[in-house]
Amino acid sequence: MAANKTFTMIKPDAVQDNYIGGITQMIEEGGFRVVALKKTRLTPERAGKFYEVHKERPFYNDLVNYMSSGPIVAMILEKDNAVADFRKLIGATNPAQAEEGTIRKKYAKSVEANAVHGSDSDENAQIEGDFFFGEDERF
Ligand code: YYY
Ligand code: MG
Repeated sequence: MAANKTFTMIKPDAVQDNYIGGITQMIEEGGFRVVALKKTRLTPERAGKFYEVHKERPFYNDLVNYMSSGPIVAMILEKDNAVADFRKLIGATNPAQAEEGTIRKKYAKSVEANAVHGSDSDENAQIEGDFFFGEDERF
C-alpha cells in the first residue's frame, strides 16, 4: 500500500451501538477517502493474528476476546500523510486522554472498547489492509 493509505477498523462496541455512520462521517469529513470497506467478524484466531505484536502484553487475551466478540467494519483510507493524520483524528488510545474533536473522544467507552483502530506505520497499514482486502476490493 502506498504511503498515502492507512487501515482502520470500527470495533465491536461501536458497531453494536450503531456508530458506523457517525464514525465514517468523521473520517470522510477529516479528508479521507474510503478505498475499501467491509463488515465482517474476526474469529479469535484471526483477532489473535491481527494483534500478534501485542501477544506478550497483559491485555492481549482480553483484547482478542473483545475484538472477536461481534462484527467489525474494516476500511482502507486514502489521504496525504494518511497514517499520521488518522492517528490525530482518532485521538489517544485511552479515551480519557483523547482530545476534543477526535473519534475516540466522541465514541470510545474505555481503553479496550475504544471505538476504532488506526495503523501506526506505513508498513503496518500495508500488512493490515492486506489482512482484510484483496486487490479486487480496492477502488
Ligand atoms: O494503536 P492503539 O489502538 O491506539 O493502541 P495500542 O497500544 O496499539 O493497543 C492496541 C489496542 O489494545 C488498543 O486499541 C486497546 C488495547 N489496549 C488495552 O486494552 N489496554 C491497554 N493498556 C493498551 C491497549
Ligand atoms: Mg496500535
